[in-house]
Amino acid sequence: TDEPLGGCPVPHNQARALLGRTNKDWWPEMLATEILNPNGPTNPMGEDFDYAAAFKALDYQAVKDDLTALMTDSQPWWPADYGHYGPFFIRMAWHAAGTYRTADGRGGANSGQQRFAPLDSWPDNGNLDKARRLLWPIKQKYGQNISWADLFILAGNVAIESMGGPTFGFGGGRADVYEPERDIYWGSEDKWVNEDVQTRISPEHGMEELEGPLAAIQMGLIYVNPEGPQGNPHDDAGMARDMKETFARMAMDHEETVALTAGGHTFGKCHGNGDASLLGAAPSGGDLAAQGFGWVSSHDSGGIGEHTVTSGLEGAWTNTPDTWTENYFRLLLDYDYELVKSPAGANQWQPIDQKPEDMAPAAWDSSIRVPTMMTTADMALKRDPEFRKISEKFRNGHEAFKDAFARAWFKLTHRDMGPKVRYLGPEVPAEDLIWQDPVPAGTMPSDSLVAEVKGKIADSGLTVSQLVKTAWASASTYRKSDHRGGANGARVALAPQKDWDVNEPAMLAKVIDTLNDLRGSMSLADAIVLGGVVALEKAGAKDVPFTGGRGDATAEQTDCESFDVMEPEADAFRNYVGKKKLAVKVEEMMLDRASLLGLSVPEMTVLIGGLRVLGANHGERGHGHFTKRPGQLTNDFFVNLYDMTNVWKATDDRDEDYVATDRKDGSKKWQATRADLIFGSNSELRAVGEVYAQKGGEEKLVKDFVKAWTKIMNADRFDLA
Ligand code: HEB
Repeated sequence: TDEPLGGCPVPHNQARALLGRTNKDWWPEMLATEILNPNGPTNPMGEDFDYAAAFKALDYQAVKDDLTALMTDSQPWWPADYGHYGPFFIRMAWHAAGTYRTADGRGGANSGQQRFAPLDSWPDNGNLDKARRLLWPIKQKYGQNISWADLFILAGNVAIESMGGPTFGFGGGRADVYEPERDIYWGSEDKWVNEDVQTRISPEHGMEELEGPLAAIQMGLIYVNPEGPQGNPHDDAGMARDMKETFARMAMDHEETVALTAGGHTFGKCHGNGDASLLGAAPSGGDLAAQGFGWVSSHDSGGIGEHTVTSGLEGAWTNTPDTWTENYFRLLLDYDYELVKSPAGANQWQPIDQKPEDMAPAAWDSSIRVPTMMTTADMALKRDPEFRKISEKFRNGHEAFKDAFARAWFKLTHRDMGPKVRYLGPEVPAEDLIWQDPVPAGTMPSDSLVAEVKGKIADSGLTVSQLVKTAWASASTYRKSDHRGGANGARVALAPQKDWDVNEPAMLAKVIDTLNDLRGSMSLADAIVLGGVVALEKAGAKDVPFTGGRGDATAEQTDCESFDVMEPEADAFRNYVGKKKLAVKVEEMMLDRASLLGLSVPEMTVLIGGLRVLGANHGERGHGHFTKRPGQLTNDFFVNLYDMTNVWKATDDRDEDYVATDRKDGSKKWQATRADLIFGSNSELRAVGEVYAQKGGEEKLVKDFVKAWTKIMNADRFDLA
């Protein structure tokens, strides 16, 4: 392209595709197994399998003992550096967890995605296929009692512990999936980081250019380029900027960033003692005979042990790479460093005049001593003034460093598991942590209390529209990606959610005030959901289910900053589009939100059709409100959308606003957004919408709507399981 070096690879002010570059683009030859699962994801365990129950039956200590033994059981096909696999497993666990990003909660360790493309083949995950294969005997032995996803993280913990490092606890409960998650945007570039120097940001525009949910600086990286921005080892400011922003997008502050990086690099080494051009394809593009191994080397030695090439950098950070020590900060801060090239040609930093006792043992022969090294990213912990302060603090207070590392590691590896009630096993820490979005336990309201509050809501003067919008605002923050959000806790009544434009703050405050006045001993969270029940019953649905027992969170239990990122830029269910220009089309945003809510196509379709006629639109927006009997749960949305007397036309040049006129007399009939009309123009959505528009469709709509609605209201009720 003509893009200048340093320009963003993605053209700006242009829509991108929702999913960017996908597995099919990277590996067109990949076996299309998905043709066998048109009805949902592959899962050999079936719907009845209860992973939590299986995990509870696990002999937890036995797994930990086996993992500890594995650490020093070096295999000839992938010998352990220093005779200890610990550092390798820490990197595996960190890369499993480190794909998490706050914006959409996707990525992370909670479903074992590192087993699948594209992650299994990301350049940054080089050789981690071997780490996973080393774990196979343990996975095989304990079978369904421990998932791969849990095993990755537990192996990381045991690795730290077996080298004398600090841990804060472990929660199991990450159920495996059996195919790649297909709903994640990993970027649009058609080149991997090692094929192209282009970064996702530019010096002029800084981090604003790192688009949407992305948290990595280049395609195929977990976070930053270890050799510096675009491989430039001299861009100190850029290196620190990249680290700060990418880790912030992983929910880490600067102190956590320093603690994690320093703690992690207290262990292990980089691998680049050879020629990277001898490496074969990544696992997903690999030979059948390689059986899932990638980066197979054509070096005479097999490219293992001494001749391993992974990142291309070479050497250990400390003189004691298989033990937890204070050496990382000591070596980083006490020595001056000079730029050198690794045997594979990568830029890295080497201590000047290093004392022999500060050199590291060679990974393959402890009788040989070799210089230690730092990556350009490590050097930022010394060179950036903000990072430096933290580094010195940790250097002078080792206990504080230990505690910070242990806590940050726990957060890193558990951040995407959702509320603490989902954690399993004997090592779940008692302490509540703010990033767990704690919600006090609720009490189950009695039938008589429910009946009483129901009656009061019905008589309160609150409209169907207000009650539906409020319940939706409360529950629809849920995202299955990291199990955050949802109606439990009633955080919709707290900052920042109460002030979100999408929630119509003035209207919301009025509804909340009214509910607070009448709810008695029922929690606000329950009253909001019960309000939705009252509204649906007023709208004509019968016997709408209600399950109480939610608790109310306080402002102290709510980390505003971490909720800020959850503010919707658009919500098709309320026909809302914010002021910010969207990177993708409105209907793609709709799909994205529906996917985070865990909805199927029919569920999404029935919810949109129902919400429109109930009057759930943001503000007074009349778009998609295709009914003459507002507030009634009818199939009017679909009936009127498929009425051939309508002629639809865009009324603005951005194709965001549409109007229907009568084909005969030209009179104006309806207004719509893209999120309405897509149910007529897309053949699959139309096929589903027709089911609701046809004979018998109205009853089916009411039934299906109530079911999908209730699913959303209860999406975060892990306490019930
Ligand atoms: Fe790391 C390794 C970079 C963070 C932990 N790292 C590593 C390497 C590199 C890096 C380049 C080498 C690879 C090979 O093999 O070759 N990192 C990096 C960066 C960052 C990081 C750039 C951002 C700043 N890490 C980190 C963290 C952690 C870690 C956070 C945790 C916590 N690493 C690690 C380990 C290792 C590494 C443990 C070693 C491995 C072995 O030994 O095998």
